[in-house]
Amino acid sequence: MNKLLAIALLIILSSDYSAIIGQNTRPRVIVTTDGEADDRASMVRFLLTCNEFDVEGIINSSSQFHWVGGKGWNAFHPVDWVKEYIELYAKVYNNLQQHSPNYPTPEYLLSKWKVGNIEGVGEDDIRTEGAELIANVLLDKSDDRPVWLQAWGGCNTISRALKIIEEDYPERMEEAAAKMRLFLIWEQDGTYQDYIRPNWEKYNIPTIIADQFDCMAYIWPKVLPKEINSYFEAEWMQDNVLNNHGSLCAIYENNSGAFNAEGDTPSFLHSIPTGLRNIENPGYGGWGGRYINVRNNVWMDPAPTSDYTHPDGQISIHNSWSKMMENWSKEDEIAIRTDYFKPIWRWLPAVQNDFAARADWCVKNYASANHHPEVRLKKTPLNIEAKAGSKIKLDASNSIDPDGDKLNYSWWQHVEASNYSGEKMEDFHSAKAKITIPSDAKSGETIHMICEVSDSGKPSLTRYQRVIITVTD
Ligand SMILES: [Ca+2]
Ligand SMILES: [Ca+2]
Repeated sequence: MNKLLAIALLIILSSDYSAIIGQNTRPRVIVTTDGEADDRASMVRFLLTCNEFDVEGIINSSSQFHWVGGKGWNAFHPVDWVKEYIELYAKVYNNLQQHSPNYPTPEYLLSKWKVGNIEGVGEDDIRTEGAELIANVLLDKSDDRPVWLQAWGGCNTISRALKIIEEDYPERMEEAAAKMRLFLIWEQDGTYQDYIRPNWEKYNIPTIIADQFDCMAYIWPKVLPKEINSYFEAEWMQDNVLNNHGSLCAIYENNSGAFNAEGDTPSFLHSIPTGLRNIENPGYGGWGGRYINVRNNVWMDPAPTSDYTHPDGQISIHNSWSKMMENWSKEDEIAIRTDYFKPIWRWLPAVQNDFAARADWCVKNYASANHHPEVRLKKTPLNIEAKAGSKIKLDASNSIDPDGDKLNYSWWQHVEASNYSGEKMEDFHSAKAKITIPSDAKSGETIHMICEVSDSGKPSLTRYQRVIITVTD
């Protein structure tokens, strides 16, 4: 049989060709976690979401908050919790498979679980299995796709991995750095400043250092807008996640039934291919928040005041905007704080419904559960060049829903991501939008239009497509 025919047959015989293609396009991720209660809650959501990623590693690490030998609140949760969670995932794995063939086997996930550097705050001296795994992924010549390294705790295991590369293969540092993407939930130890920056920042590694994640941590009841809170309160959490959703959801750590905290979750929400294209540029904004470029290829939170300079040193609990604003109570202060967290909370109803659907997938068959719509554009490129004053058509009417649900469309301008600063474009509540590029838009300015598609299933699920219009002469 000739080779082309063989490939064609393989495609036809494959029950889910898009799933095969998807395996090559899903983001690769490595989690490093300090095992705090909120990491453990994040891990439940992460495991339910891991059909969206290629999971390359789940690594125990320490932080300024938790390390082996830490006392009281600083105590370190025994590392085996990760194994225990994967074993609970194993109990619902067969059911999850009905909903997405991309869920990795529990055996595969267990093979990717390693203990990293945990013996102290910022300990990056010991060659741990966790650090070796990260180094091996970055040095693997057979796969040059990017890897998002997530620091749910300190950066110390990542730091040790990079030291291994520098010590053993100094000539390959640039090659390893080319694959690296960093998403840090604060800098929860000194290793990013002490070792990673001085030795690796020169390679221009895309790096997000987040503070806005905090609205999904313990302070959520103080800082989220009231209309968002209902998705985190006990009634919603019990009905949609905690009760009758299988053994993995049952272990989800909560606060008397309500959401407790998942401060580290934005680091992997960022890697879900929702259609928001935030993976291309942290300034676009997506489920993991929106960030601005502060130096080289390092991205941090847009500050609430324009006269603020992001610190050159460590960003953590001691100099966090979130912590400074947490107890603000005056109306104008609350407005500023609410705006600061908006890059995350604006998506949270969709994020929570996504969680609820995945919780259903643990216990329901395909016909009884909901699945995401897929936004498909028609004669609408993802990037459009258009002159000021011209009219363009945006069309998402090819969109589909695997359950045959009715779809609700809206096209709206993501103002914060657009650098055109004139009046906001009007919203369209239809699959098609006909927009006029403002006559005062200047060449080179951008207008980001989001097509948001929500289905009529329960819980209602949302996917997007971002279209970026660049104004030309
Ligand atoms: Ca953590
Ligand atoms: Ca659906």
